[in-house]
Amino acid sequence: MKITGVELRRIAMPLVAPFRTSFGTETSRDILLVRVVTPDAEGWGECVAMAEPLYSSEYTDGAAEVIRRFLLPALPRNLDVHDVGRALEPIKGHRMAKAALETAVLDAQLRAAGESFGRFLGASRTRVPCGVSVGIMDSIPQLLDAVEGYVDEGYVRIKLKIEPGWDVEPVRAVRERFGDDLLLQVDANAAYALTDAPRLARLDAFDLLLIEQPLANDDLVQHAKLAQRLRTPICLDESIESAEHAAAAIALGSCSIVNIKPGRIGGYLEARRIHDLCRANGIAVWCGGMLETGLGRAANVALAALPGFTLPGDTSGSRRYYATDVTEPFELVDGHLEVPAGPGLGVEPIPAVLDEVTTASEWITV
Ligand code: OSB
Ligand code: MG
Repeated sequence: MKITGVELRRIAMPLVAPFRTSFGTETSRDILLVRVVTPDAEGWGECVAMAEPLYSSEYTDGAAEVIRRFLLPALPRNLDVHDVGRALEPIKGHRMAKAALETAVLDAQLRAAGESFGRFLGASRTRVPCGVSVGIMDSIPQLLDAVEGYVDEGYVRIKLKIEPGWDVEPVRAVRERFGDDLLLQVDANAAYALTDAPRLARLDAFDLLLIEQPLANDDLVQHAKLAQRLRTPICLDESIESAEHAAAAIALGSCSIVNIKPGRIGGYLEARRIHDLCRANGIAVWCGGMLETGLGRAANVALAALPGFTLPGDTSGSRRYYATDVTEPFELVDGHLEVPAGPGLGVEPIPAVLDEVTTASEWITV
């Protein structure tokens, strides 16, 4: 496949409600979209980097810069998607930027071949069960209202964002209100230290599915120590940036569950490798999210349909995030999203909507 050129498009997507985590509050997403054009087809990749480097070191402007300055010049003129990772390997890090570019190449290649992401990745289901990630709120009544709304919409699993000062009480309140059958988990986004182990152990009383990323991004050793002190299973998100990290975490006993976010780890091919590795080691995985539009969501839903994804993902319906999505909206049916079956991502940006939200566009001839 030969790439003619690449468009770097920036879109501004206001969220339906502010989303607060331990690292900050988002009210709108500033998203980089990569469009790869070939003579036969074009493909889209949504970069999950956020406007500021608070979740990880990547950020939107930096991703655009590294793509235009280093990644595109490193791509061979004629390529297959399997060549992309190897060609980009000399450039360190920047996995979200690499993932966006590789995903756009993969989408173009699959559209040209008439094959869907789900089929290419090895999906074993036609629909996936959906969870929802609920941000930190100003009060417990406000949180209970939000959770009630999501439960009524059919979400099969609730994830509460936590931080020191917003942990045991909100979890207890949600458990008491919605009962023991609710699938419930928490995500700390690295807000705690190992010295908080006694506090985190108080969450053991609430039968959580998992606690996601309690400690620092780069601390597999302390996560292993914490795992010895909690009954709640530890799931890693930020700490796992590659299959090698996943292998190290498994060997150290740092986690028993992995959140797979293709952007964080450099793309869908690496996501599949981590899925395979975890499955062979008896480690459950689920598909995380980064508040994607329908473009990124389509690929995530396809990935979440692989057989090792045994826990519901953060693959929520479009309207949990955006009043108007850039694609036809993903809508929950009976707590599930359908895996797109059309070629490539199986969804298209709606031109008028895309133009409306576009803030900048740059064409790069390759
Ligand atoms: O840690 O999983 C996270 C959103 C942005 C950055 C990090 C995270 C999240 C979420 C939301 O929890 C997941 C989603 O619904 O897309
Ligand atoms: Mg997380």
